[in-house]
Amino acid sequence: MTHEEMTRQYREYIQEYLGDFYRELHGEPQKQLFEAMEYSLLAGGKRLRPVFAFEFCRMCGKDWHAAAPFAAAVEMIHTYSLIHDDLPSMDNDDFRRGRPTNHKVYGEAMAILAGDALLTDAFMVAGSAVLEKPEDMGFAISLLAHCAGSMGMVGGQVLDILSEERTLTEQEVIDIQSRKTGALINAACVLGTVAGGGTEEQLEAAGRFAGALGLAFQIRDDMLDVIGNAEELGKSVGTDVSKNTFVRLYGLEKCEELVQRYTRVAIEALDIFEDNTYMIALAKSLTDRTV
Ligand code: GRG
Repeated sequence: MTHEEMTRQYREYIQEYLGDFYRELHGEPQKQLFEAMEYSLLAGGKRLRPVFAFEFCRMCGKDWHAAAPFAAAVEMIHTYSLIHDDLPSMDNDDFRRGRPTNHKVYGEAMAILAGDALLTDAFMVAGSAVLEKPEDMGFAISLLAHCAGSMGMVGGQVLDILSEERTLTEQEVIDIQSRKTGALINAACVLGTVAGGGTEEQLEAAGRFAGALGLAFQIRDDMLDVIGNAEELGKSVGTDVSKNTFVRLYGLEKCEELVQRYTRVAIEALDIFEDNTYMIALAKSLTDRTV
């Protein structure tokens, strides 16, 4: 199977899995809530986090389908963060994943509730994983909460908001972005490794990969806000001008160099996995992504 076929297979599977999860609930009286949730959840996106979860599971030598509950959970949390981030009280964005943002279609109250429900349901899905070592479930759920909550993504968002009025140091920007973007990527990679029954060394390597890759990914994201195309990205560009981005800190040229550097560090962490060629190719392909 080619790398392109592997990506397509992972993406199609997560799309189906997420769709199936909510399909049977459509008869419920809170139908409008499900519609709002699915509107954003099934709108596509790169599905990068599920791909990471599947691939780390596969690299541990296990059938990658075992990682589906974790892959879905991380994608649901990611989708909730996008819905909430687009709200008028946050970034006040009109477009996401190539369509009007959730609150533009369903109203602010429903968008908040759709995000809340996606976050909460994510833990229901994650808890349905069947693990080789069932005793790992506690660790998995706690890691997911740690990455998503006050010590992870939400904490990073708060630090970002609180720092808007001042120029940050390099270390502060790295710390904020590692939480905001890196934490969920970490959850995807480490939980994929847990689903694959990975060793302590593999878990540590997955975390190291995610830390470096998360930074490379966010730096490229900051660059795309300046050099990207709104239509291709499916969201507005030029919205980060007043924010503490890597581009503001370093300028585009240095950012380009940093993306390469962090990607090399991420790839080095993959040495421990035997069949790592797909993940190496994927990491490299993200360095010059345009979406
Ligand atoms: C509001 C709870 C809350 C959290 C806000 C993660 C976050 C913190 C906000 C989302 C917006 C944002 C710019 C996040 C940075 C992470 C990032 C680069 C998100 C976009 O991820 P992609 O490119 O999106 O993987 P797709 O649509 O492809 O899944």
